[in-house]
Amino acid sequence: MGHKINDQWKISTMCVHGSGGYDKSTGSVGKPIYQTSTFAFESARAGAEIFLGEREGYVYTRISNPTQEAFEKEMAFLEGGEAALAFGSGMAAISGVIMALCKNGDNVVSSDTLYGGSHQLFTETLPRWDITVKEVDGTNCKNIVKAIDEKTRLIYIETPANPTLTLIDIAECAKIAKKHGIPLVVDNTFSTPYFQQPLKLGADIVVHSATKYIGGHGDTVAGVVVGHKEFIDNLRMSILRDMGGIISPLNAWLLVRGLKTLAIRMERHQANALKVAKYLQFHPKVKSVFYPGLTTHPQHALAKKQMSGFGGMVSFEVKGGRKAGETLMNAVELITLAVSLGDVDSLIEHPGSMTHSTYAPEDLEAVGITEGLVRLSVGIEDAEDIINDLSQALAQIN
Ligand code: LCS
Repeated sequence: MGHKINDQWKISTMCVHGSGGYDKSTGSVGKPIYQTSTFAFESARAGAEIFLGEREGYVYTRISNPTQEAFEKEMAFLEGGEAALAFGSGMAAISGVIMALCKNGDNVVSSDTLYGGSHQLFTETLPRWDITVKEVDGTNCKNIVKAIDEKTRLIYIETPANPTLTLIDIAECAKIAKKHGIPLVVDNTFSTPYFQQPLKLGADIVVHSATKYIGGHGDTVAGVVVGHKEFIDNLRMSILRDMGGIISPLNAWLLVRGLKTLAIRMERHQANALKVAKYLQFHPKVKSVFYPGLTTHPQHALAKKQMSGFGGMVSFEVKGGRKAGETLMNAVELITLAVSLGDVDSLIEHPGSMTHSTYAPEDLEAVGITEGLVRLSVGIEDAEDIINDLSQALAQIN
């Protein structure tokens, strides 16, 4: 009859079939959207038993919903984790994990090149609850070891980092975390499980902005956490239930649909990104290009060790700094000048003044986000069209 899940399937097959087959009650092959806030109980006793945890069943969409679960099941499977929990955004997922693991007086040790929103959460918002985050250069794991103290509750890394494509050694960090008896949390947004599976390298928890490659079409904001069942169950019944940062059934459905094409999209993003990176590398108006798939990337060997592919994000520094970057971004015609990333459409932005403007100017320089750095999320259009657009836009820089 088909749709019987087999754990020997390769990841591209799992992307298409992983969320558990057709709907048993109707035979619907497409996943139904359970667009409901609440669920009827069979009897008063059944309702009470579900509340007591003595019987399985749905209660209310802020706690669980079959469409959310379809997405969670598939993400757990693709990341190789026991369970997953969807959130209304990547930031809700990240803040949820930290709130679940820390209380006031505790601290987190984190890598220092992060999505600007994560940096703002770590340096501005969490300190209001007396949770401090020590951001260190994680490219040298010794810095992480040095920063850990008796109040450190987790290690947090983003690799490849937004927007510099700097890598952190996941297996090394996992060893450090294990030695100190604390979990390693990895933001896997840039790679997706298609190219990198941190749990298999020893990490304990994976977080995503599912807004990006997981959804893939620029039509959804969402987040997800993958980890051990016990942790995920606690996260659901504390932070998600009590803080309420849930995903809507419609958005969960869009992610299930997006995942079906994850493999084929990631292959195309990567193939295009490599062509674009190689083109930019030899362009006279470009100072430097950051892409883990280039042999000139300082951590290319680490990329080959921990990733099965290099993704679709390319950052580059134009000669002439911010002004030259602005000329380029104003001149593109096919590529869209917008934040976010991982969409099928190519997107370009200036991290220093946009996604990473939450960093103090001196910190921007310290983590490699220079004035002339431009970030390109390479889409799945024809690579030649993307390159032609960059070519005409770069020609407009004096
Ligand atoms: N983690 C990474 C690596 C991200 O790039 C983002 C968002 C988040 C977490 C937060 O996820 P969200 O709440 O937006 O779903 N990155 C963005 C960016 O570079 N441009 O716009 C958003």
